[in-house]
Amino acid sequence: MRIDVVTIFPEYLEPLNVSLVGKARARGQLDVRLHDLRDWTHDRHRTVDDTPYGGGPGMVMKPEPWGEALDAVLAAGPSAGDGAPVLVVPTPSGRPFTQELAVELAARPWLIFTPARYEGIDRRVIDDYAERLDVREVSIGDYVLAGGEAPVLVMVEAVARLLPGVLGNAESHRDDSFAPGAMAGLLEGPVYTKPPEWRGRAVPEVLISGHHGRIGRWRRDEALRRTSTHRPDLVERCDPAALDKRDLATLAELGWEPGPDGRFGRASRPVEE
Ligand code: 6GU
Repeated sequence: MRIDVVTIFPEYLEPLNVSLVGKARARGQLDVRLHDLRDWTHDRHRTVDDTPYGGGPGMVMKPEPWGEALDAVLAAGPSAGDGAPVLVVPTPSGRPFTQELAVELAARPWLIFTPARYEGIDRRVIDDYAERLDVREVSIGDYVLAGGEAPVLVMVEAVARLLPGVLGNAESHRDDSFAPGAMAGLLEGPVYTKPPEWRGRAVPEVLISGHHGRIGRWRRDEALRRTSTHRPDLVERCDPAALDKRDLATLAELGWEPGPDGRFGRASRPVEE
């Protein structure tokens, strides 16, 4: 996969040289190219921002440097057909970045990210490229960051770990929280390793039992408990048809009952939360 990032802070993306993404780059599985937006300015001050039309606080990124930068990046590859890039525009007003979108982006050969600073990029840039490209305006959560560079680090890592051969073990993302499949929509429960006792705390006995059936059941109950506590919205959205009798019993202990609409609801929150 090829990834281009156009930014006024290429140094902010240094972490892409480290760990999983850094290794994928070193192995040639990921071709990441960073571009300094100011290389496409033509004034002495290398200006990338200006005051907003209509007034208001803050500054807006000027369209001309973005247009020249993106044209230059796009000139290096196909802009239509199977090889065409997806233009990913990080913005707090975008659609939520989800595991589903990460999976979709991981299947594409080329991603271009345009992290912005200030109040964002002149709208005409996005509208112009949207006529020719698949453009995705994406937010990584309900909080406001000073710029899109940290979201690019987040999204590149989420996508890179899905690329074939990047994680050591092909099974490694099977049980990911939010991955499709048996644990669909459940958070992962706790994990343990050696020693069997640490500071007087034992590892749950079931995990040392060697009973794969009991271990699987225990893990699923822990996943249900954790999801109920941390993400009740995921229990509410969950399809009861995807759950077995033991799941339903565990959820009932946690106060959840399927309602007339077939979705889970909870009369009252258990006191131990
Ligand atoms: Cl993608 N950008 C900024 N600036 N803030 C954010 C965000 C993106 N996602 C959540 N907050």
